Amino acid sequence: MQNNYNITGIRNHLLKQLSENRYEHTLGVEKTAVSLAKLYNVDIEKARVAALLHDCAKNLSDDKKLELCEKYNIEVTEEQKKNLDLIHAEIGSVIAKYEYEIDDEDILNAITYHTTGKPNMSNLDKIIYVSDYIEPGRTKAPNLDEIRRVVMKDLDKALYMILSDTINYLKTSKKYIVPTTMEAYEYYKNILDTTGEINMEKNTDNSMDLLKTALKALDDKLAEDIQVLDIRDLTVIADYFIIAHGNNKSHIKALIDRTDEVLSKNGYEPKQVEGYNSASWILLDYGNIIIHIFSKEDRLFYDLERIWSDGKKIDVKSLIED
Ligand code: DGI
Ligand code: FE
Ligand code: FE
Repeated sequence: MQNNYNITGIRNHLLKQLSENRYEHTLGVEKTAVSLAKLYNVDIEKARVAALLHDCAKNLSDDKKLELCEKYNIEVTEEQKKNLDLIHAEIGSVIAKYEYEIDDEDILNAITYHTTGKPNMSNLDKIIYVSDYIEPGRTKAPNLDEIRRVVMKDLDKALYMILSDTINYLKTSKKYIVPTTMEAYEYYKNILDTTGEINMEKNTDNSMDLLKTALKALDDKLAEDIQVLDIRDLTVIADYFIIAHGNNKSHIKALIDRTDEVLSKNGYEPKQVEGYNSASWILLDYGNIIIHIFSKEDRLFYDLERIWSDGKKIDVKSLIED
């Protein structure tokens, strides 16, 4: 599963290719895409690389863009000739391939379709498209708060909201609409119209036992500000989130190790562990229950408690003492 991308090398190269603002935007997209990849179980390193490189062609001159289209046989339509920014995504994808030597088709596709979207996108495509729109540096688009909230629960819906707002904006400002943008919009509109409520029967029998066991382990190791959110009515992702933070990387790892060990002794194995090496947001996924252990800084940044504020807060102390 481990890909070996030279992330520092990519960042340094981008620093030379992008304006200061574009570089800042790129780091915002990276951070957002990585967090969404964790949430939606998408390869984190692919998301990181696609996010870093998505706008790598953005600051090239028109001449350079045309030269690269010629060199790599990218067809330029009449409409694109009038506005070469429309083609920065496709050019970005060939630069990623030939200059950054990225040969992963999933990454290259996500870069290619980050401006227009397309029908039937992969989760990685969606994450890059959405992250580009909602990264923290973006402030001007309408409905940003709502889209940022929705994306944590329903990626397709967030994607659709962005496509819809984009089409609206293009129509009202009488701009040319790329056929792929329209096709993407129609496709996801259809999907959301036809999917009714998803009603999955969830097995909550062992949830309380698992919750108490995990909370005691975290409390033993002095986890900071432990919170439990009941999100059963809000999402199919899980029934409960446990959220806490540690004081430093080794404390965070100790919290995870201890919880994993105690739960394992009780017969609970995580389906997934994410972020262990970076130790700034580690996630233990037990299906019904997802445990998020953050650094203090990342806890504030991602602010899951605000995003999931419609969930019910559970009294942690009584569960620990039970
Ligand atoms: O490169 P970024 O600015 O980070 O973001 P982007 O690659 O998503 O480009 C955003 C712009 O692209 C935004 O102003 C909307 C525009 N866009 C997306 N689809 C179309 C489009 N512009 C036109 N004219 N036609 C489209 O179909
Ligand atoms: Fe872009
Ligand atoms: Fe962008």
